[in-house]
Amino acid sequence: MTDYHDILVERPAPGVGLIRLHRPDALNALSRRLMAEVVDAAQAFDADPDIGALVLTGSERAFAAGADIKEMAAAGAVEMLNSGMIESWARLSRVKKPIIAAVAGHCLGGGNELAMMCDILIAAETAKFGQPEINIGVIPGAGGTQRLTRIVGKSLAMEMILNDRRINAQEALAAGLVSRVVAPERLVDEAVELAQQIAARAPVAVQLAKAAVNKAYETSLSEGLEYEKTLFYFLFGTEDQKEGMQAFAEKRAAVWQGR
Ligand code: DAK
Repeated sequence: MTDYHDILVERPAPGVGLIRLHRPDALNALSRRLMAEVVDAAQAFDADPDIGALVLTGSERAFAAGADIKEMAAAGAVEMLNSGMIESWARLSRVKKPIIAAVAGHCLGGGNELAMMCDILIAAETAKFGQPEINIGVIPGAGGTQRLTRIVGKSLAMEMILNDRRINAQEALAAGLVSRVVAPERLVDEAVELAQQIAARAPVAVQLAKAAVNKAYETSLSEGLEYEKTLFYFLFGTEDQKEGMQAFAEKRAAVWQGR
């Protein structure tokens, strides 16, 4: 699928794939079609050897105001169960290359859950994060109760999920939800620059580093340490490890092969 309706896809810099959510009339509400397109584009970049990192962004007004409420409103439980929605979203978290979410404006409900499925979050000063599903009689359904709680802690997550507390960019920074806050006009450029820097690093090590950090959210410390150790040893079987250490000794820049 390359004929997209609800996203824009670009290659703004060497090694970087950029996906822009693009439903301006609906504040980028995450319809099934939009999410299918995001997953398709992300998987295509993941499979492309010329791409090392991805950026996912929305508009100045909204990263995304949540799943498409109008699309979901009439659905029954069995229809939701069989809609393939959960499977579609889950495919994004199986992308091996790092994804940077560049967030401006509303980042709500499924929008915040989508951002949290990414690996690094950068916020514009205008960003507003929230899980307002309680207002429409449901709860987060794409990881909000789990990922948000692990990231910001129980008390703030409870306020956000039980009582629609919205947090601004500085609060999100203090809570560890985002790693930096930038001026709105710098948002995409900073994300692309960061993605370009990561894309220029040893590709296999980047891929395994992402996998190891994400493991920390899914397992016990001892299992995570075992996993990290196994990946660390594995990297000694790559040409890039030999090249990286040799280049250090020779005081030159390493030339990565991705193997
Ligand atoms: N869905 C559909 N349309 C939306 C929308 C949404 N989430 N958010 C905004 N829009 C539409 C509005 O209906 C309006 O359309 P028109 O009336 O012009 O046709 C247009 O975008 C502009 O919105 P507003 O006129 O409301 O703009 P305002 O600036 O006044 O307000 C707002 C902005 C963000 C405060 C407001 O639009 C708002 O409250 N939006 C809803 C926020 C919300 O409740 N989000 C949570 C939705 S529930 C799952 C995956 C995901 C999910 C669940 C399960 N699985 C994989 C199982 C996620 C669920 C959710 O996200």
